[in-house]
Amino acid sequence: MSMKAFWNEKAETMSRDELAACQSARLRELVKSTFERSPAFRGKMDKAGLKPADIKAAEDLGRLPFMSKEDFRVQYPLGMLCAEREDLREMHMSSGSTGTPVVMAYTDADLNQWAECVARCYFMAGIKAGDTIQITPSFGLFNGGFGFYHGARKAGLFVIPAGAGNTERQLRLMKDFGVKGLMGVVSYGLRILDVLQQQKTAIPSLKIGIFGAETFSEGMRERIQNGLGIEAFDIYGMTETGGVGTTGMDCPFHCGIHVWEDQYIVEVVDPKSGSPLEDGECGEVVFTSLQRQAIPIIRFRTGDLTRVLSRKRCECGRTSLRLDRITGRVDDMLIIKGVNFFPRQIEQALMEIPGVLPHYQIIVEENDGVRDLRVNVEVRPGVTGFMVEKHLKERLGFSPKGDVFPAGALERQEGKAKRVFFGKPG
Ligand code: DLL
Repeated sequence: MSMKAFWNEKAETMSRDELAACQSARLRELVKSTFERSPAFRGKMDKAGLKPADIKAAEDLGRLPFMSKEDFRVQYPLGMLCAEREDLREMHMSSGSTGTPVVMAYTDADLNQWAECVARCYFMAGIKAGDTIQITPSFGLFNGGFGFYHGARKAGLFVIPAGAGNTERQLRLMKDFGVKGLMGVVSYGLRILDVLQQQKTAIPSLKIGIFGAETFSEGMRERIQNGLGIEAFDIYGMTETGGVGTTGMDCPFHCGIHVWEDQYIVEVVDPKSGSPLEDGECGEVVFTSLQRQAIPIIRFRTGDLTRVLSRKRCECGRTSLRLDRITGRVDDMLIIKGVNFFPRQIEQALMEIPGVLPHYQIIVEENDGVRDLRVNVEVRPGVTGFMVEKHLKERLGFSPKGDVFPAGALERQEGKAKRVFFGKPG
């Protein structure tokens, strides 16, 4: 392993026993201080008949009540604040797919905690002090742009804060400044690939891409990797946990998302009953932030679905548990003719067909109460709708209609891509 493979070797490689002790101590402190500062949390604890002293170790976490996006909604804008107003330095906000405004506020210590998590991600991907990166999410209420930026300042990187859009200019900047690392939402990686292919050019300096914010099938990761000639990483995070990278990323062995467990306790629960699931079982991810001040979260139900892959030390040397990549959201599941599946499974099946391009739309049509599915996808000449339908039938167990389009025909969006439409699109 090269000279500095870890940003924070001690935190990233401590033994599972040390981690458990660290989590227990931090959880006790978190519950005590949140109980003192948050009337809403105190109310929930009273209702459950719990006192802070009842929470002695990480194993007691399951006794605490859950938090959800609804808590953020009813406490909008700053009802959840556990810090002094004058100590706030920044905020981010997401409206999410349901339109619920979620506000995350940050003290100096919170910005530092965020930067620490993202700096660990950069080093894990092989981006080191002095390297040049381009940040392509917008710098605004969305946490993506600023999160990559705060982490880069901490890690000592040279930042090109390109922000969203104007892909031709993005490519010119990458070439002119010899950019090594590209940061963005998954679909922006595809957009860059589109324009590079149109221009029949390449960016030889570009080696590493860090993408997230959207579900990301392995087939899609490979397309981006091979198309751009880079190594692509899957970064995870959300407004409520403090933003991009707070809840981890995959390492160069690409065997799941390493959660920064000295910073967050992760649980996977049954989305219906809320009961804990065994490692390997797929369910809803729940996070508890151990070090955040302004708006700490305790047992926050993310709505994201995945499973714990392993708690063993990874080949990269890190000891944190690894989550499988996100399958989808609890509310994304589609049921067509009795078959349950997630849009990501369609994406994966499509990417297995040679000549199919990574731009598609899933259209759920309802006729007389019967739901049917149509998939629009861009393809290279020679691939037919029949070929797409046949492969989807084999992989999904039912037959969606497959309509094929030439490269560039389907609409592109800025920010997170919308892939699933109800009724006829546009
Ligand atoms: O999307 C944070 C982010 C920005 C992550 C840039 C990566 C890159 P939100 O807008 O609050 O924050 O959306 C969070 O996006 O609950 C997941 O459903 C989804 N999501 C985030 N990262 C991934 C990922 C940002 N790597 C919501 N894979 C989360 C799949 C992801 N889904």
